[in-house]
Amino acid sequence: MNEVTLAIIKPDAYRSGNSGKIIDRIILEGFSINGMKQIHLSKKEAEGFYEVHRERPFFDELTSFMSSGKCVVLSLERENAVLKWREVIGATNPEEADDGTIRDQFGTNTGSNAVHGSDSPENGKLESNYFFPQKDLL
Ligand code: FUP
Repeated sequence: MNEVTLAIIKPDAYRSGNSGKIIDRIILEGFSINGMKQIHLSKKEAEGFYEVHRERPFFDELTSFMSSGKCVVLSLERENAVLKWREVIGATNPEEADDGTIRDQFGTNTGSNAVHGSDSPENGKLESNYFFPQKDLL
């Protein structure tokens, strides 16, 4: 069954000019890009997106980083999209990410790890809705 997942090319990967390579990889891995836009999140928007992490010690650093520059957000669709995208991006800490994954190739450390991926089909839909009204999805 087709699923939706949200990908974000984070400010570190955007700044280092790797957005194009990451979008190429998304297409090569068989995802349909149903929505895509460049955004510069405000601190408040980043806090809203990462609300589940509000009580974690890294929340301020995470939301400051995510609002430090432009991102590309993408609503992706594919069979098993959530699991597949998480396989393609690799572990949260780039040092632990398998060879050839996006975080291995373009990430620096746990904070600056190049990309985001939703962690469940339910969150894939919720996160896609956070950035894209249904009418903007193709
Ligand atoms: P992931 O699902 O792989 O993006 O990882 P999490 O949802 O656990 O964490 C979300 C983001 O918080 C990570 F991408 C980076 C940041 N983070 C930290 O900065 N420090 C940590 O110890 C854990 C996560």
